[in-house]
Formats: sequence, structure tokens, C-alpha cells
Amino acid sequence: MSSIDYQERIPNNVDLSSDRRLQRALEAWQPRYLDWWMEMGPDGWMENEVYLRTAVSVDRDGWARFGYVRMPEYRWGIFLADPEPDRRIGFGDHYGKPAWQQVPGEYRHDLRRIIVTQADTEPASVEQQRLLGSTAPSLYDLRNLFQVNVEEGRHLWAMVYLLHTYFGKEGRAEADELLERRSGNPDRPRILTTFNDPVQNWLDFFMYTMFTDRDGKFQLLALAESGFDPLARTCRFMLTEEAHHMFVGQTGVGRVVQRTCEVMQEHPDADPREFGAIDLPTIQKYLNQWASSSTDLFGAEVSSNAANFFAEGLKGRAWEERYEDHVAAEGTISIEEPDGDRLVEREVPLRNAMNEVLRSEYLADNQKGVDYWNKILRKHGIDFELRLPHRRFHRSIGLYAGRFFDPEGHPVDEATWRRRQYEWLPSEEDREYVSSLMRPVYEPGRFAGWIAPPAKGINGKPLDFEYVLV
Ligand code: BYC
Ligand code: FE
Ligand code: FE
Repeated sequence: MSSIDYQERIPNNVDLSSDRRLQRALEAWQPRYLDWWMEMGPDGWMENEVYLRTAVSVDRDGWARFGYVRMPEYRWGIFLADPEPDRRIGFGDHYGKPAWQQVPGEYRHDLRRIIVTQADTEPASVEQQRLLGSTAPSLYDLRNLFQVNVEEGRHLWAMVYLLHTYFGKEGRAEADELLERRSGNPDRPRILTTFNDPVQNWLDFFMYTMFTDRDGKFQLLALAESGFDPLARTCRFMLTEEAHHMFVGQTGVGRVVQRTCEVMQEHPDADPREFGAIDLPTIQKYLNQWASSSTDLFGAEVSSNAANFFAEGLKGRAWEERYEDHVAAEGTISIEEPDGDRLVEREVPLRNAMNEVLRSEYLADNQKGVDYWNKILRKHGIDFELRLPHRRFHRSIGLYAGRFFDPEGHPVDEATWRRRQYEWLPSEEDREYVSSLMRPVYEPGRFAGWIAPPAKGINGKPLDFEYVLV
């Protein structure tokens, strides 16, 4: 079992001190990271003590220690899951050969690209969320936001460690650029679509941690299978952190739904907005927006990149062990391709459809979260069902981009889309309404009127615990 060395400037379980050059390079990156954090991290909260968890071991249980920390003093570090003895490559053309401990030369470019793309999302999310601290619905939620933010910062460290250790000068240059791009900046944007979308309010945030962080879960599951062992081990530990982010999203939206149900029960004939709750159609529109945007993050349905990544043994499928054929050199998947205003079935070689395979797993997982929200609706006797939009709805990447589909996935013409889009996506007015509710509630144990309290506190603490010292 590898324990984490907190005596070092950069906490780690990779024996960093045995490689002086690497250690010095990362120690030179560290102050730049901190500058970025001070500039782009949670705005206005750098002096406050926050009740955060910090990794103390990479064991499945008991890896976290809880305590008050000022965010700039959070111990960001490098933690890899323990190595598996004699690990083999689990898929693709090199199936069954020993996993790589060094970067295979011919795949250097592809591997770097995957790692940089993964890395870029982590600081992007912190940037997107940086203003939310001024309007949190409770100290409990404020603390959860900051927990997510510091862990996304740590995920950046996880990827920068790989870039510095295995990609030489180019890797160091990439690590610097990760601190230079900015979410939503037209001149130097973040790499992937969703990571440039504004996260304006807490409903956006909960939908984001539900749907966008869940893309993270599935991409990390696919990379946890990588034949490049350091990447696989890094991702395996990141996944344990990721679970909390999706908990924040799923229960966050669930609590919004619950509060709306309570208001609807009390005032069955009124618009919930009159009583400061978020009406269910508006929740559905936010769901549609973030689910569709995050569905784009899996890339094109038919992708030679995806085929190469799989063939090369760099990026597998989520839970590769559940499949029988790990080579996937044969076989096809049927995809519905737009042809004029119709959809036609097309058979695509399985390897070229790996983005779509992962997207399907993702959508099934999303559905479970939506089912959980619908249970809350049913429990309150409310006759309304939240629905996951069809994978074709509102896409800007892949086969369905530039075309128009309703939330059920039926093709519609552009005029219909223009006329109806704000039945399906938040309008300016919806956004203004939700924004109008965003008032900070920072008394311990109190919650804003548009969201129900959670079932329990963090780490066994009561709901009125001071999760952030204001
Ligand atoms: N936006 O062949 P395709 C997380 C580009 S989230 C913009 O399908 P590929 C987190 C694509 O780059 C997890 N561009 O591409 C969550 C390509 O460009 P070029 C992040 C896009 O490579 C919350 C072209 O379109 N991790 O951790 O098969 C908070 C052709 O597309 C997009 C990863 O993504 C897009 N959405 O698929 C914090 C894992 N989609 O070559 C953190 C690593 C595609 O024409 N990334 N393009 O210039 C990958 O595996 C792949 O890059 C992708 C794209 C699956 C994203
Ligand atoms: Fe992350
Ligand atoms: Fe996350």
C-alpha cells in the first residue's frame, strides 16, 4: 500500500523526491498553478476556512481526512491508485501484452492529445463556477461547491504530473498552456464545447455536476482501462473523487424538485414561481440544456480518432471486463444517420463507433438519475415526469449537429425549432427568473426557499454545522 507523503511540498505517493528534475519542474509549475487559482478560483473566498476532505491514502475506504482549510492552502497532490502486479493491456491490437510503464513512441502524439483534453476540462470547470460562491443557497452547498472546485484542481495536477513525467519539453509546454486558456474566452477558449458554456446560477451548477461531471466519470472509466499504466492508475483514483461531484448534482437537483413539489402541494392551483420555487417546466429546460451539451462531449458518432485510440490500447470502453470481445476488430453497430429529412440506419464498424458506445453507457447512467428525481415527484403525488432528452436533441457535434430535433428525437424543420426552442430550452426570461432567486443564505442550518435541505450533512456533521466560516 502506498501512503501519501505530506512532508513534501507536493504531497504524492509516486516517490517524487527520487526524481529531482521532475520534482523541480513540478515545483516550478506549482506557484503558477496557485496564481491561476487565485485569479480564476472561487471569487472572494480565499481567506475563509472551509470544511474540506483531503486524500490521505488511495485505499478504497478511509482515504479522506476532513478539516478546516483555507482553499489556497489545500494540499493538492499526486495520487495514483496502487499498481496491479503484471497488469496487461485489456483491449485493442495489443490485447494481452504487458501494460506500458512508458509512453510507446508511436502513440506519443495521440496519448498527449487525450491527456491534454482531459486536463483542460478540470481548470475550465473551476473557471465556470468561480462566481457561484456569492449566491449559495446554504453553507452546506457552498462547502460542496468548494470541495468540487479543489478536487477539479487536483485533477489538473493529476494530468500535469503525466505531462511533466512522460512528455518532456512538450509536456511542460502543454502544462503551462493549461493555465493560460480560459473558459469562454473567444481568443483562447477551453478545448471542448461545454467547458466554455456559462454556469450562471446554482441550477446550472447542479445540472452541470449531474451531467457534465458524469461525462468525466465515463471518460475516466474509459481511460482507467488504458494500456498506458500511469494514466490508468491516475484515472482510477480520480474516479473515487468524481463520485462525490455527481452526488452533489443528483441530490442538488433532487432537492430543487422536492421543494417545488412541496410548494405545489401547498398551493395546488398556483404557479410555483409565485412562491419562490422553480416550476417543473423550467427544471426540465435546464435538464435539456445540460444533458444535451454534455452528450456532445463524447465526440462524433463515427470517429477515426476513437477507432485509433481503441486500436492503440490508449482508450478503452467503460468496464471493459464486461465485454467478451476485447479486440473489437469485427462487428458493427447500427447508427441512425440523417439523410435529407429522414433517418436511415447505417452499419458502422464497432471501433469507429466507440464514442457512441461510451455515450450509450453515459445516457443509461443519466437515466438512473432522472428516475431518482421522478421518484420524488411520485412520492409527492405530482403528475409530472422529467425526461432525459433524446441523444439527437440540440447537438452541436457529430451527425446530428446543424439539424433540428425535438426532445423525443424526431426531426423538425428549422422554422419549428425557432418557434418552439424556448419550450425546450431556458429562455432569457426563465434565466432571469432563476437568477432572481439566487440570494446567498449563509446562516448555519438555513436554506434558500427554492431548495429543500439535504437528508443529512457531510461526514456525519449536522445540517447546522458551520461548513464554511463566513
Ligand atoms: N467540443 O473524431 P471526434 C471531465 C472535435 S469531462 C469540441 O469525435 P474524438 C470533467 C475533436 O476534438 C471528461 N470539439 O473526436 C467534467 C476532433 O477535432 P479535430 C473530459 C470536439 O477525439 C466536469 C473533431 O471534433 N475527458 O473530466 O474521437 C468537470 C472530430 O471529433 C468535441 C475527455 O474528453 C466537443 N465536444 O472525440 C470537470 C477524454 N467533440 O481532430 C471535469 C479525452 C469532438 O478535428 N478526450 N470534438 O481537431 C477524448 O477522448 C476525445 O477528445 C473526445 C472527442 C471524446 C472528447
Ligand atoms: Fe475532474
Ligand atoms: Fe468532477
